[in-house]
Amino acid sequence: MRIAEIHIYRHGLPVHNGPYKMSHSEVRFLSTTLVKLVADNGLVGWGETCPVGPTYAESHPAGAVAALSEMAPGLSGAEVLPVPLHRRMDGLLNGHNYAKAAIDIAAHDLLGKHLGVSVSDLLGGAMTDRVPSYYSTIVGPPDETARVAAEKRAEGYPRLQVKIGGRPVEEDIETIRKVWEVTRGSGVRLAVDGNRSLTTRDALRLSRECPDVPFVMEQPCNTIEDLQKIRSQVSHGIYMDENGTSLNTAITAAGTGLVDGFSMKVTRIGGLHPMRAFRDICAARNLPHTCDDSWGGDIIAAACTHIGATVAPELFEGVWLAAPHIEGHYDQENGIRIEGGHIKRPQGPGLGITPDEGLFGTPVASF
Ligand code: 0XW
Ligand code: MG
Repeated sequence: MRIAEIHIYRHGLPVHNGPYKMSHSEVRFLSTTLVKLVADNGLVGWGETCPVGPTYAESHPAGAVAALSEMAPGLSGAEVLPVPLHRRMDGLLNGHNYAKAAIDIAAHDLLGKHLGVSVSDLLGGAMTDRVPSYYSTIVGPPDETARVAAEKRAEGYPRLQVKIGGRPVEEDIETIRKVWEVTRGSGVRLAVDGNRSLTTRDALRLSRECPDVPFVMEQPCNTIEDLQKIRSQVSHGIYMDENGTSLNTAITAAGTGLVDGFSMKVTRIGGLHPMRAFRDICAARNLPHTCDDSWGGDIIAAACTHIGATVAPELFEGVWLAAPHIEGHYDQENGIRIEGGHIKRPQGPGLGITPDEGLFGTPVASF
């Protein structure tokens, strides 16, 4: 099965009940990029990549379209198999993992449909049909964050991520303590995500003033050097998120003992094929991790859920979805939903969803 046509679409995703506020940014409207691959046998596969604004990662929707348009002519006639496809993409464009990921996801969708198996089976096999999710609060007043945390705990989320940063560290510490008041004893696991914003001084203080609260510190500071600096001085586990820009970085972080786990994004690492290798490296080093993306609709949500379903349950920190912040679905019937803090693994071949492509209008580019 070979690639016959590539179509690229852009689609607007207003942030429902927004803004979504992180330490460095507030986002109200996001632009997602969709890829439709048509194979020479007529089968169709879908991929998606959606940066959460211009300052979260080194990615941009216009950059995704440019990178995909650069590669697309050279992908015509390529075999729809992950290994040769990634070699071909790397020969056409250096880097730009987040754009390559959209092709990679569409190829997995196509391959699954061709073979009559789900993407999770292609990735080694699902461990569960009820995939745990986690809820991420936004940076907000301590009492409001604690209220949301209590609500999400009651809904059945097994894990919460508390966003902090971009304000006095005292307010972050107060937020963590208030969230702990409403989650203590519930079994809900906690991550505190600084989204790169803390100085090492404030990261150390935050850890020292909450010695009794069992959270992991997710990407507290901006650089790998900052993480190295605080590593031996904090008693809390450290997870890498934004700094994990490739399989190579993740291998070094895991191999040098820099981190205790990861929050990993499927598009940042380049798609499901490298994500599968990442999953196996984490399993070999007994490192917990999430399987997320930064934003996006049902296509990226299905991709994250399929890879998430294949992770060893004891190491799995959940799939984060943008679904609670998006109105509507690409696939009304089988769109990916969170119920009781968990996601039903999509059934059917490939990603298991069929987007209503009428929603996306005319392609911005076709090859
Ligand atoms: C919570 N997320 C998965 C959603 C936003 O993209 C940020 C991200 C994170 O963990 O940093
Ligand atoms: Mg994070």
